[in-house]
Amino acid sequence: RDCLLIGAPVQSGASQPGCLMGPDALRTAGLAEALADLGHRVTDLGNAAPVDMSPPAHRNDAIHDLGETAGWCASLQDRARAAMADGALPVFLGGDHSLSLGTVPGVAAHAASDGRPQFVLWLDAHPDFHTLDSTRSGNLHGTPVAYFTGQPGFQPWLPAPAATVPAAHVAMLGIRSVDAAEQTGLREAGVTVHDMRSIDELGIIRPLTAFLDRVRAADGALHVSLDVDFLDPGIAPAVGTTVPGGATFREAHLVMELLHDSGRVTSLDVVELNPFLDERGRTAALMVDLVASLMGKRVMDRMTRSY
Ligand code: DIR
Ligand code: MN
Ligand code: MN
Ligand code: MN
Repeated sequence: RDCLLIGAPVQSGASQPGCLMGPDALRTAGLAEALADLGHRVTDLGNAAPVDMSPPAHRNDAIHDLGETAGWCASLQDRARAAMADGALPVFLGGDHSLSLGTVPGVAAHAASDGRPQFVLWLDAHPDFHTLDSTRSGNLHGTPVAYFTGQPGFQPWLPAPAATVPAAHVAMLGIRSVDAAEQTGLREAGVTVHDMRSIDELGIIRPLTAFLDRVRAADGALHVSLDVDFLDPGIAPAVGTTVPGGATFREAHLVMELLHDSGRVTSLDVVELNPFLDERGRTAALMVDLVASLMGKRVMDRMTRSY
C-alpha cells in the first residue's frame, strides 16, 4: 500500500510539553523503514503546521491554548482529506490527541465524498468525550470524540468539522478513566465503550471482531486512533497521562493483527507519545512495532483466521 507519514507535532492540547517531539521519535525508532520492510511504499511528508486562528475567549477559564489547537484542527482537516484523496493510507504522527480534531473530520469528509460510511476505533485509556463546557482540565486532547461526533458547543471556537462521524460508528477499547460528564455524554450519544473490565471478562477478540464485522457489513472506511496510554504504563511509560491497568503487550499486538487481517483500516493516528518521558526510546520502539503489526507484520503465516 501507499503509506503517507504526516507529522503533527501538536502539544497545545496537553498539559505538559513533550509531544512536540513525538513525530521525530517515531521516525528515529524506524517507522518508515519498518513499513518499507513490509513491502509498503512509504512517503514521509514531514510535519504539518497549524494555520493562524484567533477564536474568541471561551467562558470556561480552564481551557488553554484554544487558538493554537483550533489552528491545528483546521490545518489537519485539510491535510487528512488531501491524503485520502491521493488514495493513500495516512499515518498521523502525534502530537497529542487533539490532533484527532483534525484528522477524523478530514478522513470522514473524504469517505462522505466516496459515499462510504466512516467508522472510528478509539484505542485509549480515556474516551476523550469532553465538550468545551465540560472539560475541567482544559486540555483539549480530552475533547476530539465529542467534537467529531457532532456534540454541540464547539463553534465558533473551533472550525466546523468538515464531516462528522455518527456516535454509533465509534467503538472504544481499553477505556479505564472516564470523567462524570463523559459518562453521561457517552451513554446519551450511544458510543460503544469496551472498558478494561469488559476486556478482562471477554478478552479483546470478541468486542473487536464484533465491531470489525459491522464495518465490513457497511463497507465502511475505518480510522484507528491509537493513544499511547491504551497500553499499560509498565510497557509504555512515555505518556503524560498514564493510567494503570492498560492493555498488555500481547493484547495490543493482537488488536493490531486483527485489524490487519480485517483489511479495513484506511487511516491511522499514533498519538500522545512524549519522548521526554521515555526510557531510551522504549515506548517509541513499541509504537513502531504495533504499527508494523497493523500493517502486516506477523510471526508466522496463517492460512485463515480461526475464530
Ligand atoms: C481527562 C484526561 N479526562 C481530561 N484526558 C485525557 O483531562 O479531560 N488524557 N485525554 O489523555
Ligand atoms: Mn477514496
Ligand atoms: Mn486520548
Ligand atoms: Mn488517553
